[in-house]
Amino acid sequence: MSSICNARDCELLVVMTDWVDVRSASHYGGFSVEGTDLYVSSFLSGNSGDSLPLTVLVPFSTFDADNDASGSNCASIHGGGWWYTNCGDASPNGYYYPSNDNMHSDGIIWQSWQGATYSLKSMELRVRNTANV
Ligand SMILES: [Ca+2]
Repeated sequence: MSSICNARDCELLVVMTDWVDVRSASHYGGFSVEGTDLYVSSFLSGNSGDSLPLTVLVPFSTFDADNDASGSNCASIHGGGWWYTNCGDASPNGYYYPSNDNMHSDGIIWQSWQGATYSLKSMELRVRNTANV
């Protein structure tokens, strides 16, 4: 991914569904993965709101490599690796629960849409390079 997005010239579209099959999305500009760090320059649009850290390089964290800015281990709390800052917000790599009872902070989370404990039915991250579009 870094080879196609390393000039911060990609867009990121996060598409998600909840458990009543409502579909929503968040669209970002200036997306890149630099080494293993995430960079996103701007939230462009989308009914799901903004759940990513903007304009900062964020190192990737896993449960055994805590690189987040929190005193906690965000990857452990959220059930999977991600570019965490202070936990909360987004966790696309959490556990997949077969239904939602709104009690799973370690599920698939996009906080600015359904909150910090609602594990979503689906989430896709779509990346495209916009330099030559
Ligand atoms: Ca930490």
